[in-house]
Amino acid sequence: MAEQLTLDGTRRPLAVGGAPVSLAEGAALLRGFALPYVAEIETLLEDIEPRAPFRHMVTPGGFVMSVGMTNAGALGWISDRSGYRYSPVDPLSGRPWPTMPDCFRRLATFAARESGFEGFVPDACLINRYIVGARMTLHQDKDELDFSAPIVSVSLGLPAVFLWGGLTRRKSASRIPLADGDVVVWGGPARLSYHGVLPLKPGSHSRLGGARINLTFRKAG
Ligand code: MD3
Ligand code: FE
Repeated sequence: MAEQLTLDGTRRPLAVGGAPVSLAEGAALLRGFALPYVAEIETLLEDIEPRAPFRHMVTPGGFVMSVGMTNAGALGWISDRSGYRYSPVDPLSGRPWPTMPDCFRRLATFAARESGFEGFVPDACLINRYIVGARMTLHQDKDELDFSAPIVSVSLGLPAVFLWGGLTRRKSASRIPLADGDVVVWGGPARLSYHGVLPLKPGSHSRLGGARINLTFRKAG
């Protein structure tokens, strides 16, 4: 039976998922990669949420984002009328964001390594919560200092359609369905590609009910 390296470096049978599938140079899709860890991740989220609740941030243009957001780690992504940036403190509480759980960081490092990015150590975990209708329009992630580090994304709960364009806004985007436990790693030439999420369809997930949660790990500082 195939084996999987676990987060603490030991081996165990590979329960789900398969080898990374290359989407393009630098972009890898790991179907079901996070499934062995979803229960632990969700327990840890229950601890983060009361200390740093999901909130709907305002874009510099004055629009309220449909995705609820919070963060864990030394830096957290925020948006308000003065712009997009990373902050060491949660503007709602004035306190540092909750520490990034070891389990989160190890999962991100492990997925990056499996995709060819050795030594990825994220300092920011943006936690996005989608309910029916919530979406993310096409954008680039460019608020980080160092684009040589990849971004690792972990999808939980309801499925969503991920839009993935090229390096310019003009190239028509391809659609990639992302399900519970899927992990995507974006680095190298794919790091600055345009991407977004179509409006979440109604549904009911066995663990997360009417929600999709996405964890996005970045080296921001
Ligand atoms: C492709 N989040 O928070 S994660 C975001 O599902 C964001 O919540 C989406 O885009 C979500 O900024 C998508 C997947 C993702 C993240 C970063 C990327 C895809 C990417 C950077 C470059 C290319
Ligand atoms: Fe993004």
